[in-house]
Amino acid sequence: MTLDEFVKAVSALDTHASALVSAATTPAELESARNALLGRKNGDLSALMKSLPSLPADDRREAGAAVNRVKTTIEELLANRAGSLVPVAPSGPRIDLTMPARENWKGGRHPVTVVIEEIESIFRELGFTIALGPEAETEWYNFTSLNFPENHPAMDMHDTLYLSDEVLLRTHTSPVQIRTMQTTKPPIRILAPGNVYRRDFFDASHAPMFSQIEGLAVDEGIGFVDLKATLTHFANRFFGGTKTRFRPSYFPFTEPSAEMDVECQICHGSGCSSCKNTGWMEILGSGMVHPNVLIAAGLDAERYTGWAFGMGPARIAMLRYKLPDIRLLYDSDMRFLAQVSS
Ligand code: 2U9
Repeated sequence: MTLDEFVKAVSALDTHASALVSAATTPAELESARNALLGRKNGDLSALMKSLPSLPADDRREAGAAVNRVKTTIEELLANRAGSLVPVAPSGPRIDLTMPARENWKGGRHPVTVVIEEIESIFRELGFTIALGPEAETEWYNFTSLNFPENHPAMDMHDTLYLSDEVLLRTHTSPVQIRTMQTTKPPIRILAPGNVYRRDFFDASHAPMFSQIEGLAVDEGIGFVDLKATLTHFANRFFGGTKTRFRPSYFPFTEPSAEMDVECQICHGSGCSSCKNTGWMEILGSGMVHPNVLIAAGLDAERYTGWAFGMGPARIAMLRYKLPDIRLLYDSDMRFLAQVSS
């Protein structure tokens, strides 16, 4: 090779290098351009260097200097291009990586749902099944069949939400039990959970719609002792071992009737403001099904007896979670729900 040819090759490499380097648009492409140009083994520059010895001895000095210049040029080209490929900050909103992370809300079951499911599972273990029915009912299923006397104040427009002259929103889930007795031959053991409606003011202890769970057992030869034993077992399971007591009460649909108390879950009996210093909290109403109710539902009241109970899961959730105001359960306030839901 002559010096002239060598200098032309150097200049061709210069042109080629500048095209190759400016064509690289990512750091990876630039790295492969560097290899192609300056790689020790197969790079264009080392190929030129290898041809140096084939030049006449007098020309090698000048040729060597030309190679060194092109090498410096290529290195500068690579360094400049690398600088322009450094990622630039994206336009648009800037992210402050030192900000604390946003709270990650975890979903959970509503406290009233938790209570309903727990009550259902305790009674399921005892052989009860779940029964459901319509929320819009007739006066007969909601009141008359349940031994409410004509013109009972509960039937008043002030207490019950009427959808029409004949149809109302059920005020308890008891119509479900009437419907079950009409279609099922005893023995019957059912739990009737559902929403019920009252024309109440929405204050700290009342809501116009609330959930209720009622239960009914009908069989030959069952009595008050079965009611007491079953409901006492339930209270012990639900509250994890608790004192209980029954107080006489009155409902049109049961006779005799009784309310069940558990020891105050706040003060455990010593007396506090939550239990109005009685040491007890009422959790349910109950009683032996009135024979008139069995007869209205088409059962033989000489052959069968029944016992029933009713409770409000929202009230029980308030006892369990020690809530001062029932509206906490309906406001869907995440700060509250995050503390009690599971
Ligand atoms: C039939 C026969 C009898 C269900 C009963 C209660 C007593 C009771 C209230 C508790 C608080 C309703 O949720 S609450 O507002 N219920 O005290 N319920 S006995 O008796 C029945 C039901 C159906 C056929």
